[in-house]
Amino acid sequence: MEPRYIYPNDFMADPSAHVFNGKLYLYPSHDREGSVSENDNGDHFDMKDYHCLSLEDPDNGICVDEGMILSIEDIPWAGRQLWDSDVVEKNGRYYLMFCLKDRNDIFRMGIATSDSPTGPFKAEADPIRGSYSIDPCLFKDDDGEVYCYFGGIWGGQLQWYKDNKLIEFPILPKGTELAPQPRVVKMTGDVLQFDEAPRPVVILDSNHIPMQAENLHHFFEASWMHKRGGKYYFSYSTGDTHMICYAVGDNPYGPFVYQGVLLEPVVGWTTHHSICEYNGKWYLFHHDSAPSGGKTWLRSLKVKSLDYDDEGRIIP
Ligand code: FUB
Repeated sequence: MEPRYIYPNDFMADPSAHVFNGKLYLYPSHDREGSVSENDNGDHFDMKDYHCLSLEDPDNGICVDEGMILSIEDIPWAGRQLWDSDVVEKNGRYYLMFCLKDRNDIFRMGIATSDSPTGPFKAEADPIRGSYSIDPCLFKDDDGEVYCYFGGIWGGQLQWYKDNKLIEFPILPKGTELAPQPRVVKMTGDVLQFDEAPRPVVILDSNHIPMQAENLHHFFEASWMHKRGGKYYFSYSTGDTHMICYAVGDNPYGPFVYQGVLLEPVVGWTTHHSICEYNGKWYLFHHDSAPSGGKTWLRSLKVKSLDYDDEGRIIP
């Protein structure tokens, strides 16, 4: 199935797809025309709320807007820029994790909860303790433990952290230096806090050496985790080389061995995705900026099907 647009009604991006109670939901960022021109800091992504969408048939038809589920006005610690989010269900409750700049212009991550996948969600009073950077992905393993994968460089601020501490000078590796590493952390049983210190996610290249910065398939942002056949599939955006790639491991912490490209560059600077099984088929949800004429801050949602070969390799 060729990629096709699934929500022509509005500009949305960064779709996190999940099946809850047999229904397919998308939790995208809600793009809007702001007043700031495009820059490397990402100030032009000036989003202010989230909507939940549902999609009956990913092969046909378009999404239904289930309504606004959280507004920046209802987040007590909000500064600006409501970027990517994700939702997990645990014990019948739904947890929306989002990234947002606080009043010091530092990206933190917060939780909002609801008893319905379509919200409304109520934000906690404070950000998650020890959280930083952007693009949370919440993954519930078969034993019920919830893990968060996160991080993004440049405007996502990950380069300002080492050993989970803010540093004086940013680290943006080059050449044969170790490529930027996303982070993984187990959440507490109530999914409101980190249960441990976040750990770097090690992505090994095809020679099983930690990936170097000059490798075009390096991590940049947009972590996603899915599990199939007992294997853990970590996928991510390469940012300035504009691909979605994936790597496979044997446990939620990794290491993950690089496997290949899932999505070639699309129209627009950013690329961001999620992968979800629905009614026995696998799908990749993503965005591009073609309908807005290439405005990278006005993106549109798309879907394409994914297949696997007998060894569990993804055939994009
Ligand atoms: O939507 C704002 C940012 O753009 C996301 O957080 C990044 O992953 C990129 O898609």
